[in-house]
Amino acid sequence: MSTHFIRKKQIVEKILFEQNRVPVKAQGKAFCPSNIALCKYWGKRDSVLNLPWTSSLSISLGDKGAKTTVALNPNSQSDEIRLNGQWLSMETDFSKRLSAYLDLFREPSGLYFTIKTEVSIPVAAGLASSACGFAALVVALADFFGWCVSKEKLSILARMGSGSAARSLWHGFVKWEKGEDEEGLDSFAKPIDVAWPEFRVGLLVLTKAPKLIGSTEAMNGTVESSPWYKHWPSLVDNHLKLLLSALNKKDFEILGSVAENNALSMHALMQTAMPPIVYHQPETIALMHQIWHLRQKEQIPVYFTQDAGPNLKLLFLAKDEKTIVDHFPEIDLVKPF
Ligand code: 2P0
Repeated sequence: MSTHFIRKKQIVEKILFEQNRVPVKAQGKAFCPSNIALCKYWGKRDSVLNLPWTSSLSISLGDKGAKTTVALNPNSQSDEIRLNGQWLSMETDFSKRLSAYLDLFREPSGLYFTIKTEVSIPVAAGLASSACGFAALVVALADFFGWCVSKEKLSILARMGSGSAARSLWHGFVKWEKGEDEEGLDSFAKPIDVAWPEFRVGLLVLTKAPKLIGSTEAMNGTVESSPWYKHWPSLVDNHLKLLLSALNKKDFEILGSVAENNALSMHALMQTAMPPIVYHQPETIALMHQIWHLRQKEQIPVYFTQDAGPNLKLLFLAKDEKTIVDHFPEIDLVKPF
């Protein structure tokens, strides 16, 4: 057993202390939404437990996410995984990552699982499918085993699968507290009590060019080598204060401009890593100019955010939905509330 596995397992045992470790039903089920960060998680203080250097804040994507079932795979000494109707080879990196995560939950009876997941977000959009995927897996496991633990504790378990999964346990706006504890028992997400039915997110797939570097490697590279990373935590503190205040006041222009600045700042940081990490494609920059033009010349309050990929996600309000769809007919519209 690796030391990494032992560290994670100790935390799982603390969280599931006195919980059922044998299934209470034939199948566990869950749906969890995908989420887009308005203030990004970029950098781990502990890359085994996915503990972040900063807190982060996201909006969940309503009915776009992962629907997962968990059952036993009784006749086999391995897990089996079906993603969007297709059985996966257990030799892919994705299957190995999932199976390694499931190792945390096999004891004491040596169980193997059949996992079926339907993901309702365009995978090509570089959207956080690992976030909704790990969150739905944990909630489905909780249903399967009948665990009586809080969603905050499930958020800790999901975070050990993928950092951003900590935020996918809830709908609406969600804040993931970075915490201080070495084991990360205080590093979990919580919902923000603000409903904003007019809030819209638009997903735009600009290019299907393959991602050159995964987000885990990219954030580790940024932390290790960007001379500017030391400024990121204080910038995030400031952005989080502004975003929370904007949410309380429903001030969309502040919310949008801070979220956009946060995404641009994250990309600026990674561009100063050595070697540099650049997710922009020419289409990304062209779309940024189009959005700034709409905002400055046509007074449409539309903002963007960008994750570890070339595509942009637009932020706007219901009153501008028609204008945005007219400008971007291919947009995938999300109503988070
Ligand atoms: C976020 N991203 O806050 C940031 C912004 C991408 C850009 O969290 O290594 O899949 O599994 O913890 O959560 C994507 O990274 O990384 C991400 P791991 P994760 O949404």
